[in-house]
Amino acid sequence: SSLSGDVGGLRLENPLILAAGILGTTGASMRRVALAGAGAVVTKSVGLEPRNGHPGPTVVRLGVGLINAMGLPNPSYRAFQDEIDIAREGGVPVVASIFGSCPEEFAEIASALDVDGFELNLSCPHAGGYGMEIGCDPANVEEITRAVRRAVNVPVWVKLTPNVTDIRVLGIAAQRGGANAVVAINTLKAMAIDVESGYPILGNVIGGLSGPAIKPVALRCVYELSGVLEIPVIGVGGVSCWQDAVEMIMAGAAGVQIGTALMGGLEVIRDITSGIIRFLDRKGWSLEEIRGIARRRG
Ligand code: RRO
Repeated sequence: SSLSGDVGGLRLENPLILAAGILGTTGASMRRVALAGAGAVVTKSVGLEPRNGHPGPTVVRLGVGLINAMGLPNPSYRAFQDEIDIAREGGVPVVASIFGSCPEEFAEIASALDVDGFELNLSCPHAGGYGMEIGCDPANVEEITRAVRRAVNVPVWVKLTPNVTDIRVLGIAAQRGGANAVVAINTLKAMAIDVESGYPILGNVIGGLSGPAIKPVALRCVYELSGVLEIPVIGVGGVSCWQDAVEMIMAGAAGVQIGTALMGGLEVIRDITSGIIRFLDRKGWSLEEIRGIARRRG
């Protein structure tokens, strides 16, 4: 059974993709993930100016996942082309995650980077004017997507927030703007409190929840989006084993991203791809045959 195919305008050897944020800060770490078997890698989000991020603690580990409030730390896009070039030595497509505050800013950053694709981060849950504050408004989503679509000649993916009443409205806006795919979901707004002191644990108080806890939410979002969109949906959120990835594909995902699960080691990438292949062989199914099958079996 073959896992190769087109995912959001990129030809991938397999549909498992490094999610933005985790291991995407340096070219060396992205190259490592590529060599560990990922079909593509997405960078940590970069913006116009360098940022240190939020004060610490920036991460809380929970049994069900992880809450982060990194605060978009990045060296600015101007210092990032070298990392992209090193990541490309891994031999798979490199997608740059970018953030900004307006269409012009997004277009400026995208125009300046030489990369295989872009993922527009319209969904950081605690970015104060950069993330979901702009990405919750469908008109903004459409305008930003269109601005980048006009500025570059590589695939443009749009990463959506789950922190809304109806994510389908955002997906439709991205599609109208000319997106090649939508990516769902970014992290779910969350917090944690230290009961001994009574203090919120994160320096920023509020952060974004990732990991196993959000997988059912991500699955529901992928299912809803793929039910209304013509463009592909890339599923992300709490995928940590091959069954999780198969569920995403059965909900309609053309690609599956993996982030938090990589903290347990990069072997999970090949565990998942080989698990999918064994599953398809056992069932006598192809990847295309199971994509969206959950809808047909509603
Ligand atoms: O840097 C972050 O704090 C961050 C970002 Br940009 C994002 O998109 N999602 C997230 O959970 N954290």
